[in-house]
Amino acid sequence: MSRFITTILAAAISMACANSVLALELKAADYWDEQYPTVKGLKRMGELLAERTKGRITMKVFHSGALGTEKETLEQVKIGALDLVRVNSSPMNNICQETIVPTLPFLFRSIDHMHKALDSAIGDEILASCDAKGYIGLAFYDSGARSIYSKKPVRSIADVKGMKLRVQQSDMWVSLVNAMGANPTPMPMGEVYTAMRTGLVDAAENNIPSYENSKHFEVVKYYSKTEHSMAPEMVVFSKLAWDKLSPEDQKIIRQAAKDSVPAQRKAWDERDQASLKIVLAGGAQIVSDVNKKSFADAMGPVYEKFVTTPKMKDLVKRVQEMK
Ligand code: GTR
Repeated sequence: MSRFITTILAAAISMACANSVLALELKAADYWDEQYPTVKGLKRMGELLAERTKGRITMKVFHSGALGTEKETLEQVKIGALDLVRVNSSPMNNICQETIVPTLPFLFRSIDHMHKALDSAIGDEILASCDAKGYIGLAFYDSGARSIYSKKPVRSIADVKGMKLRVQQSDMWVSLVNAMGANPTPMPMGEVYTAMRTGLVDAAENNIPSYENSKHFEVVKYYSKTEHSMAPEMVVFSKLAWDKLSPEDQKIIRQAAKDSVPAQRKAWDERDQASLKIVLAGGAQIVSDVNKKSFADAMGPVYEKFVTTPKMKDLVKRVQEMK
């Protein structure tokens, strides 16, 4: 090989090495498809990262559940095989206790109250509480309010007695649905459509965009506004991967996640309205005259069982006292 070619090759190799040290492509996962507001939020975060680092840090979003269920992707994040994931707060409940707080039934009085609490130090404390479990909580995304959908209308707690109701894989959710007098069946989101079709479950609960996007409205037609939880979405980063980053890059990533929140909330509001039109056109019935108090009054045992530590009691109290 001529000296010239050897020199060129050596230069190319050293450039490639320098770039690989500098360039960082983060891998993110989300259960939903590209048009869903959570994925739009992650994409915004990726844009901000690229803009602010002039393309040095980028983010690839594996959407549509390409990398598995929320539980599976959380395991990949734990071992650093995946850098970050957007999940609901619920699958975090059994991992990181404080995430139970924003998932609790009837804690937030309104979406505004939820925003106020999660945008305050309370939200930051909950996010930070996952560090010790191997997850760096970066941001909360919107997920509206969750309500029950079933083959018959639900107007009060008596109507759900004995109902086989799918829940997310969280002990708190099992207890919550037990407290309603229904039978909780935990399973991943991707199995719910078939479970409802085959009668394995009679009902599920979620926000309108999830009810629409998962096509559950094709199977069960009554969406009754119980609005029993405002469990938010969370963006969580792998602590293993995080600890390998420079403090500057950690700061840039944390800020990009926070700054993607307004775009996610806007996308959420738009999708919420669009999804409502789709489910109505598809024959869904929205039941609005629900006696929410009958549900809220039955939730005492859930708080007693899960709000146990002084820290959790303090968080709940501060949320409740927030005007
Ligand atoms: C949705 C949420 C998903 C998933 C799902 C569920 O609202 O966006 O991440 O947690 O609920 O019920 O499993």
